[in-house]
Amino acid sequence: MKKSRKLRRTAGFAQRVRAGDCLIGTIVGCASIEVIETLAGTGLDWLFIDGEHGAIGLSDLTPILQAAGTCPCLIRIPGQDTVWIQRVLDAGAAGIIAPRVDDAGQAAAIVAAAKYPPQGRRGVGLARAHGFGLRFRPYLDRANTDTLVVIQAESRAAVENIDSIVAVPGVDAIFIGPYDLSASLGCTGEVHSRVVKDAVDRIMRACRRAGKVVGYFSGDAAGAKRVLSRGATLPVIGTDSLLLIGAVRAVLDQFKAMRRP
Ligand code: 3PY
Ligand code: MG
Repeated sequence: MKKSRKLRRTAGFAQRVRAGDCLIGTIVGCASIEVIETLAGTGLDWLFIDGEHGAIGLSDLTPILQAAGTCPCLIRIPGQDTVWIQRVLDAGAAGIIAPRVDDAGQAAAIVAAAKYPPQGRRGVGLARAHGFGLRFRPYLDRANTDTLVVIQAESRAAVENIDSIVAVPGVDAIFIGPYDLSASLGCTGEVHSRVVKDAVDRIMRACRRAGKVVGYFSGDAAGAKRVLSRGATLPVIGTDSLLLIGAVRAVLDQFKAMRRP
């Protein structure tokens, strides 16, 4: 009973994302399997494993996914490297997050690398995702359906091209990166500025028209309120290090308050 509930948690993840269930994740930038195992058990719906900015390399993927267990992991690849796409999916990730996608051509190339023929050009190998051979056929049969392709819109060009990006078949969700977006729009780090909000709204309107899921990163829960009220369903709140810093500071503040006369 317990096992089948656990299995459903990963098996239905892509379908739940596409159906618009609100699923909360956090960014994991460290390759510590202890931290990942802990985060996976906290009740978060999924983990955003950061291969773009974090300290995570290709050889960390298998232990990370083993530590995450039944908690689905979407792995952000560095750039749009097709080798990473192949390796991440072969290692058994629930899907990929591709950063800095500026136009429909780049989005289409990412989808192609992530999907087996006839939908794409993903190479056929034998790896952890296929149970090293134990689940080869069942994995091939389900992979294109169960694998999520998330495209990051985080530049002026992406905003300008957003209607054609969301129209690319196989793109499941658009993940807005407000920090890179702010940099591209000339106000680095000012993620709550009018110009960034307007760009975010434009992306969200295009996603709504195309029926695409929207993800958004915020350093804290309050920062995601605006996009959640406008229909984002894939929020990512904080990072492993920000959560740790926040928890330690809260304890220190409590401690200082207790010691005050
Ligand atoms: C950004 O804000 O640029 C991001 O990519 C967050 O994930
Ligand atoms: Mg970014």
